[in-house]
Amino acid sequence: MIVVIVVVVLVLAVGGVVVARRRSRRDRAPRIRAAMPEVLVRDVASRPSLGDVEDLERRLSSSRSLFDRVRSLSAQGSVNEEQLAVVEEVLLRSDVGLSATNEIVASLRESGAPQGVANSLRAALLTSLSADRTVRVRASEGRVPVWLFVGVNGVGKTTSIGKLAQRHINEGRTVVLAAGDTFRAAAAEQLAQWATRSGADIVRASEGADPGSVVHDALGRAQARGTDLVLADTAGRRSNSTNLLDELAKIRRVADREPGEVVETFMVLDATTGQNALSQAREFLAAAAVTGIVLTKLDGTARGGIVVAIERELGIPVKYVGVGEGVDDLIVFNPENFVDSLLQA
Ligand SMILES: Nc1nc2c(ncn2[C@@H]2O[C@H](COP(=O)(O)OP(=O)(O)OP(=O)(O)O)[C@@H](O)[C@H]2O)c(=O)[nH]1
Ligand SMILES: [Mg+2]
Repeated sequence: MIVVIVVVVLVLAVGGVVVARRRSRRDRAPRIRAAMPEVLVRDVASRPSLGDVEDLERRLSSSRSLFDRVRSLSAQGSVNEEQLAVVEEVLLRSDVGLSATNEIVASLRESGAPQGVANSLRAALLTSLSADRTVRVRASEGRVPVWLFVGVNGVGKTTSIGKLAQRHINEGRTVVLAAGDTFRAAAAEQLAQWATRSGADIVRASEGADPGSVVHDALGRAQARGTDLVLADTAGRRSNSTNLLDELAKIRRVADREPGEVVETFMVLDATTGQNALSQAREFLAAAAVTGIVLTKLDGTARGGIVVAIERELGIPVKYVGVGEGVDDLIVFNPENFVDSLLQA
């Protein structure tokens, strides 16, 4: 009898501790949220090693190798014309673009690069990459924040959404994915796999359905469930490009109408397409009011200088970069780490 009483008392005590812990965790959650500013401060990489200089040097090895000749230039004395010619050639070959290259070379010539060519080039590149990269995850009171993803087919929209869904969920947000690419059935299927993997909710419709209504339904679901963020996928192709842009403008209007509010529109660009990515982007800019670039496939045969060209030519900040196909392989773009991965000896 005594044994039974002891066991019952023990079970009740342990249960009490567990409930109290859960309660205190629940009590803490709203306080953490209330402390978050209206516009999210800088996003942070969830794993410190991912995206640090050594990690980037490995992943961006094809871009880094283009800068081999600059890294090997002497760090002594002021820069000479022969060295400037090397810098010019390297920048052009790495897709920095003609106008940024001319400007950077002129600034090195003027300063004489007293701290060495690589150091001065580092400073010049960082000056070109000084955009504000804040990402917004909060909408106005009572509205559902939406991140809209646009871009031509195959650039990595769906994959980037999947990776970002995982990132937001790791950071404690709830996410609904809107399968707005109804052009082909496989698109919704691909997004559904990312939803399962990350634990995100998904709203999808059959092939050929109106993408606007998918986004509308996703907003309804998010509002009903108090979801933190909707990530909306879109098709990369239609029968012709005019229709695609019209359709994107329409999706955007739906996503930005109550209860939704588009807080970020990401143009996804494939870094391996180099200067072509720029002309693609220009077509989309007007239709979609882009607030940030997701630059994918920087790990492949890309020439990293395209980041500079994109920011300079388009005036839109690169906010995330894709450095592989895995779920963790999308990192917050950090200019210092990026430039160091190209120029650090
Ligand atoms: N190496 C590498 N591959 C990537 C990266 N991002 C995407 N990919 C690959 O690029 C391919 C196309 O990606 P998707 O996400 O399907 O592209 P999409 O823009 O949604 O294409 P559509 O739906 O046809 O418009 C896939 O094989 C991805 O795994 C990246 O950062 N690095
Ligand atoms: Mg897709």
